[in-house]
Amino acid sequence: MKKSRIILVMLVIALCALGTVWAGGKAEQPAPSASQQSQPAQSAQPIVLRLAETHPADYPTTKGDYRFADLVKERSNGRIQIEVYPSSQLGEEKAVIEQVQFGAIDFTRVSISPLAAFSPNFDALQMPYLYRNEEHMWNVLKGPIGKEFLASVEPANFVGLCWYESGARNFYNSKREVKSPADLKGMKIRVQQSELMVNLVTALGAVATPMAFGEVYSALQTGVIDGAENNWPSYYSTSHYEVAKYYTLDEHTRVPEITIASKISMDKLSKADQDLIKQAAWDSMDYQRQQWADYEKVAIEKIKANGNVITQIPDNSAWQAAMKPLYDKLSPALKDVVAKIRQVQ
Ligand code: BDP
Repeated sequence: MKKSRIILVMLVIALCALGTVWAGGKAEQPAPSASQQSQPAQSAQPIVLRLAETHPADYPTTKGDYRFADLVKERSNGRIQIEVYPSSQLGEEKAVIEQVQFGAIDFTRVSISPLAAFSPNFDALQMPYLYRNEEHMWNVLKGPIGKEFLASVEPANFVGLCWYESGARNFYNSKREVKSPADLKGMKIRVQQSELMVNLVTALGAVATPMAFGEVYSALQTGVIDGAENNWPSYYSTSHYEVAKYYTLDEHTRVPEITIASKISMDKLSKADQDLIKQAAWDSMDYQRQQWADYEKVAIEKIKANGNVITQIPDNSAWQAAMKPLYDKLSPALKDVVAKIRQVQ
């Protein structure tokens, strides 16, 4: 090849390369298509919502919250993001429920005990010795009664999303072994901020002291209260078992956990997004139950290894009899609901 032809070929190659770079540069910013112009920009900020949780990150309800958040993110392709705030970072349950009611917090997972102050019919779901066992409770919660209860919070400005497992609640104290209701007499027992729980403890002859969950440890330690009541996982995770070593397996209640949304926050979303959120919460339930079962085993092992005095109640008839006034006090409508719950197989 002649020298002049080689130079010509090189010149053509150089020009082509230049053309590619130029075209490539332009290709990075294509003109928006008609459909893109009419839709919100792809880079639109995700919708970020906040969920308040009282328990720490490794607790089974919090793990359920994270699963719920993951499902929402995944199913919305990252468009909707739920930030979980564990360990009461956004406040104690009663105050958080109020904020959810006013739309300052978008979601919370709480015990239905404090929620009953906002939606009193919830007392029917947390009556003492109501459920035969865990399975009975879940058949109620996943069935028509549970769905009606989720819908019933709307007038209080909430959207009920799903239920989580919370085991059975038992009494514990720092003073003495409790084998019968008579042993509780005169003891100062912390209860949740719930009228029903105050009545329950009073009916057993103890002195009910409503108090926020986060204050119980130091109240036990300083002797402001003698005891409290909760399930194995909470007795363990809060370290209450270290300062109140007598644990009585009376299993007086099974109090379901619930996740609610603020109706104000939900109303800002499209119907499709609301449905996506509802379904994701519902789909997180079985995962949470599994987490619960695993954590409960660990809690029992650790508490036993600590040498706590665990008292079995082979015959709880005296405990059940003491609860009769609570049932008598229920409105006719709630008595009906209780009867329906009992019929569920
Ligand atoms: C725990 C519940 C939590 C309640 C707490 C309590 O998971 O939501 O706040 O009991 O006793 O079992 O306040």
